[in-house]
Amino acid sequence: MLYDTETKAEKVVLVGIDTGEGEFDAESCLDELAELADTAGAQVVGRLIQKREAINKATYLGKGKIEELRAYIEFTQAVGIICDDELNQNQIRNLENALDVKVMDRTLVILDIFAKRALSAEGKVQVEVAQLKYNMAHLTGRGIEMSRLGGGIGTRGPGEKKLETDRRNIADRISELNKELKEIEKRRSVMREKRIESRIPVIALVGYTNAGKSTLLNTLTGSDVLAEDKLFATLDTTTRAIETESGAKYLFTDTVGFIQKLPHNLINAFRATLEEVKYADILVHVVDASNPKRAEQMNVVYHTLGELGAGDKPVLTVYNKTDKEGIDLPLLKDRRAVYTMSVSAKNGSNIPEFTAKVEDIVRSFKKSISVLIPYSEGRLLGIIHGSCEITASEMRDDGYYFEMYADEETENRLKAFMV
Ligand SMILES: Nc1nc2c(ncn2[C@@H]2O[C@H](COP(=O)(O)OP(=O)(O)OP(=O)(O)O)[C@@H](O)[C@H]2O)c(=O)[nH]1
Ligand SMILES: [Mg+2]
Repeated sequence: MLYDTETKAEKVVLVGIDTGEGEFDAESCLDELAELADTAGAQVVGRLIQKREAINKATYLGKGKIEELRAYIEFTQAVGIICDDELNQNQIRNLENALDVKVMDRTLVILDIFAKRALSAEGKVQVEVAQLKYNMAHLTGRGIEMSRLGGGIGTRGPGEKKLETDRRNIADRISELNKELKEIEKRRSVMREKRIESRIPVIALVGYTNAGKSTLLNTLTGSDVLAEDKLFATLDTTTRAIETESGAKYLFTDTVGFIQKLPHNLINAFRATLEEVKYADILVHVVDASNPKRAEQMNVVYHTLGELGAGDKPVLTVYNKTDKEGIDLPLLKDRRAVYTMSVSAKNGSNIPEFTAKVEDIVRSFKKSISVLIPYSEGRLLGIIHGSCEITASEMRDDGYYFEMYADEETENRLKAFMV
């Protein structure tokens, strides 16, 4: 086809404010925004940063800078701008009036990427809720009109479905979706209960987007979770079981990556999915050691964990991608973690040591006990095999005898049979 307007990339100019505050400097914020824009299918044709003490409440940029941006847009033939901070309704309206192009922000782009990537029914509902809430709060009459006409970022819901733009219908749609979310949450909590019941240790892989969480899960389990050099390759949590050489079982859960300025709507919408992190026994914090901003990224991860109420979990920090050249050394010990180590998920180096360390940490929360289970209590064997690390066992006249490491809850349940 000669003229395919649907797939033609939107030309955009990135705009940021340098207040000298925040975890990242303005340039690297825009580097990341450029990656986000690219992932969302836009074509970045320029960038502009203004040094200011604070963001202008009415127009984001200062007056003079807006004029400069106007000329720049004309020069680059851009059809839109993406601001690095979440804009309010006024800022969007004023900028649109002054520039006569589509005005977007970081949040809108992240939501768009999430919409493209959502695969599961749950993910789709969560993203659509977040998108609609964003639209309710941000798009005034003109904004909605512009995006409806123009298409592109911010107009597509999950599965390339056109997003509802009629204000009256948006509210209805949100309440409909919220009902679905409640159902999903119920199902999820039943599944979680079952897992807790089985007492198999759950280890959640967390980290900045693109750190290599999915690759690590694949290496550990020989599975094929989608791993890509893209931001937010993973949206749905995937849980896989592995059995170590000593016969202990673990569940590893892969999660959505974190990013600075992760939209609040999105965190809320994904709360059910991210709850998995809260219920994990330990967290493995995967860090891209080759990223020059790794320290800042680590701070963002801890900040987000805190927001999710998972700030007090034991953490094992792994510097990943250590096979790459030109990594800034030293790789500092992470003071917030129980232990820090280096691996390469890609070529498998140090992975056996990693698994051993996970076992170590899980075991450090367990006690060595001996039990004698009468033959009539055979149902307890499931719990023992599932959650305990057995170091010795034999069949005796009066029952099964085990020496093993057990967590507190299992210990309590087996109290009557301890010897
Ligand atoms: N060189 C090298 N590349 C790696 C390593 N681990 C992962 N990668 C690459 O890094 C990119 C991101 O990996 P993913 O596993 O998708 O990262 P993720 O943390 O799951 O990312 P999101 O799901 O987007 O949050 C992919 O291109 C991987 O091939 C590693 O140990 N060495
Ligand atoms: Mg992933």
